[in-house]
Amino acid sequence: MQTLRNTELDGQQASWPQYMQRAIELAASVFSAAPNPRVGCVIVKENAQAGDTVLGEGWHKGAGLPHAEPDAIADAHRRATEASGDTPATEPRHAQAQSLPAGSTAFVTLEPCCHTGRTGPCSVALIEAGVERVVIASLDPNPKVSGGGIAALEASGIEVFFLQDFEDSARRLNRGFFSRLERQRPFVRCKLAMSLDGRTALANGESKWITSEAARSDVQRLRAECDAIVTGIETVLADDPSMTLRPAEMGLSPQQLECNEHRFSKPPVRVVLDSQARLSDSAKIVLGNGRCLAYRLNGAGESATAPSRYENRFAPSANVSDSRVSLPSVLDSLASLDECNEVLVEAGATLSASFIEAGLVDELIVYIAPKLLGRDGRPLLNISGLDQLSDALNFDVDAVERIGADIKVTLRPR
Ligand code: AOF
Ligand code: ZN
Repeated sequence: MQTLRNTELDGQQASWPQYMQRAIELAASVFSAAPNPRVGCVIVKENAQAGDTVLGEGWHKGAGLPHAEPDAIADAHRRATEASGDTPATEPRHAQAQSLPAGSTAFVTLEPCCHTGRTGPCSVALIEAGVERVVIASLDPNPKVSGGGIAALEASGIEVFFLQDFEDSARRLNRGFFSRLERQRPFVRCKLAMSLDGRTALANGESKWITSEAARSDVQRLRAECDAIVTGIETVLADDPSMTLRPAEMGLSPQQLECNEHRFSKPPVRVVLDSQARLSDSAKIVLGNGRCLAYRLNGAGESATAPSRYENRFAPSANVSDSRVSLPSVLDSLASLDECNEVLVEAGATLSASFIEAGLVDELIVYIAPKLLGRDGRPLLNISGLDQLSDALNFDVDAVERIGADIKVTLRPR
C-alpha cells in the first residue's frame, strides 16, 4: 500500500481528494450505522483525455444491509444498465456484483473488509467487479479485518493507496466505532443546556424550556447519532423524560428520512443509572419504543422477582464507600454487551459532573439560552472541591454555532 499526502498527488491523481471528499459525504448521510461504521464509496473511471466518469456511488446504511462497496458496485451497474437502454435489473441493489469497465478506481473511506459477517467480504466484491485501484482513508480496526482487506486486494494485483490527509475526517466519521474497537469503550458525549448565567432551572426546579425549540430539535439529532442515551434515576424521578428518538422533530428532508430508515427502526437504548433499584415500570423512559436498561448496584433489588418492562443489569460500585454504580463498568458493558459505539449522557448536574470528573467525557455540548435565571437558579454541574484556579477543569472549544435563538458550544476536555 502506498501512503500519499495531498501535496504528493500528481497528474491523474489530482482529482482524488474530490472523490474521497464525496465518499466521506456519502458516509455521513446516515446518522449512525451502528454497531457498524459509516462508510462511503465512489467508483470512478479515470480518463485524463476524455475526463473522469463517476460510475457509481454507495454507502452503508446499517448492520445487515450492504456495505458501501457492493452498494456502489450495484449503483454502477444500475447506471450502466439505464444508459444502455436495457431493462433495469429487478434484483435488489445489493444482490448484484457486476463487472466494471477496466481501469476503474474505488474510493472508500474505510479499508474494505475481508471477512464474511452479516454480508460478504467487500475486498472480494471489488476484486470480482474488476477494479484496478482502491484508495482508502482509514484502516479498519476490527481484528477480523485490520490490514487483511488491503492484503487481499494486493494479492489479486489491485493497487491500494492510503490518502493520509483524509484520515482525520474518516476517523471522525466513526469516532465511536474506533473508540469501541481501540479502547473497548464507547465515545461519550455529554449534553447540557443552560442560561446565560449558567443555570439549568429555577430554584423550584422549573426548567421547561430554557432553550428554544430549534435547540431541542438539534438534541434529537444528537440522539440519532448515538447508540445509548444515559441518564440518572434522579432525573427520571424528577422530570419523567421519555428520552426517545423522534425523527419528525428533527427537521429532516424526505431523503434524509428515507436514508435513515434503518437507523430510526433501531432507536438508541435508553439507560438509567439506578443504583438502588427505584425505577418504576410506568416511567416514560421505560415505556418508549425500543430497549430500556437499568443498571443497579450488585445486590440492589435482586430479590424482586416481578418481571419488568426494562432489562436489569448489575454493576459494581465505584469504590467501597460509594453507593453508586461504577461509570467505567457501565461504559464497558455498553461497549461489550450492546456494541454501543457512541453514548450520549443526558443527565442532571450530579451525574453529568461525575462523568466529567471521572475523565469519561470525550465531547461536551452546551446549549446556551440568552436569558438570565438569577442567582438562586440551579447550577450547570455539581462539581465541588475546586479550591484553586489551577484545579479548574479545562476544555478546548471545537465549534460555536447559533441554533435558533441559542448558542451551541462543542468542547473537548483538555
Ligand atoms: C466495509 N465496508 O461499508 C463497512 C465495513 O457483520 P458485517 O458484515 O455487518 O460487518 C461489519 C464489519 O465490517 C464492521 O465491524 C467493520 O469491520 C466492517 N465494516 N466494511 O468494507 C463497509 N461498513
Ligand atoms: Zn465490507
